[in-house]
Amino acid sequence: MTTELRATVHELVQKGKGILAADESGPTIAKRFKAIGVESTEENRRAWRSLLLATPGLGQYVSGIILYEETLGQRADGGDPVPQLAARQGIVPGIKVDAGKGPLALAPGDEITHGLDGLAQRLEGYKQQGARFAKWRAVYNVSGTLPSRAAIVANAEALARYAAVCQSLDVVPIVEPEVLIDGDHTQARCAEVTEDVLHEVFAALYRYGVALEHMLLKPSMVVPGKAQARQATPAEVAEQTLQVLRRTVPAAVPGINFLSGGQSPAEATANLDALNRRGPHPWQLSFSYGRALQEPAMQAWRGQAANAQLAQKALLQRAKLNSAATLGEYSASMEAAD
Ligand code: 5MM
Repeated sequence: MTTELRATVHELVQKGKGILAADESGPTIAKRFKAIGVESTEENRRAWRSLLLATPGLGQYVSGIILYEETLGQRADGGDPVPQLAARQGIVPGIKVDAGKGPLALAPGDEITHGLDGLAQRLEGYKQQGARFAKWRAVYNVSGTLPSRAAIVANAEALARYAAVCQSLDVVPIVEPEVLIDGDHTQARCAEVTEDVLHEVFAALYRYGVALEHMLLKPSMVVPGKAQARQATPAEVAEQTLQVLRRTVPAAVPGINFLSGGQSPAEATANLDALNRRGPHPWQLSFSYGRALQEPAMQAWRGQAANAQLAQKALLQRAKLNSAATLGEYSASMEAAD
C-alpha cells in the first residue's frame, strides 16, 4: 500500500515544480467566468480546463493538477479523457473531494467543510477514473474573536478523517487549511490564528494515524488582511510564515504547496520566492495556486477559442515564474520578459 502512496508523493514533490488548482466549484467558476463575460456552461468549463491542461510544456513546471468532479469525467479537445491528457503531460491528476463549506451551527461567522459521509465510496470511483491524490479545504474567517476554538477543532478533525480515508485507499491527501485574507486584521493576528490552526490540524492527523510522509500540506501564507492599511513586504511574509511553519509542521511532511488566496499573481510569486531564499527548509516549499496561475490566462482567453494559444502562453509564463520562485531564483524583472 505504501508503495503507491510513496510513488505519488515522489511524482508530486519534484524540484522546480508545483500544482495547478483547477478545482473551482460551480459557484466559484461561475464568478471567475462572469468577470470575463463568459457563461458557466458545462462546455465552457470543459473547454477552459482542457485548454489549461493541454498547454505545451506545462509538465516542465507543474507536477499535479487538482480537478473538479465534473472535469475528471470529461474529454479534452483531442477526445482523450482529461486524466489521460494529464498523464501524457507528465502531470498527476487529483480531485477535490470536499463537498463545500457551510455555517458551523451556534458559532456565528465560523464555517465547517462537509463531505465525509460516503467519502470512501466516492474516492474509489474517482480512483477508477484516474485520480491519484485528493484535496479537502477548510476555511477560517479571521477577526479579533474568530475563528472560535470549536471551528478550529471541528475543521482539524474533518481534515484528519478525510486524510485517513484517502491513505486507506492509497490516495495521497492534500490537507488545505485556509486562513482567509478577507478583513482588516494585522499580519500578527494572521500568524496567531495560523499557528493555532496548524497545531490543531497536526494533532488531529496524529490521532487518526495519518502518515505525514504520504501527505502534502496546502496552507495560506501569513499575510495581513486585504483591508489592513499596513501591508507586508515579501521578506515579512516569508519570515512570519516560516516562523509559524517551523513551530507547527513536522519535518516528515515532504511538501508544502501554498494557495494564493487572493494575492495577485506577481505577489504570490514574489512571496514564494522570498520563502525559498531563506532555505534550506525541511520541506519543499512550492505552489498549488488557482487564481495566481489562472488569472492572466483567463484574461487572455475570454471564452474565445481563437485566444487559446495566448492563454496557454500566459499560463506557461506564470508557471515558469513560480517554478523559479520554488528555487529562490525569481526576480520582478522576469515579469516583463516574453
Ligand atoms: C480553485 O479553487 C479551489 C476550490 O474553491 P471553491 O470550493 O471555493 O470553489 C480552492 O480550494 C483552491 O484550490 C485554493 O483556494 C487555492 O486557490 P487560490 O486561488 O486561493 O490559489
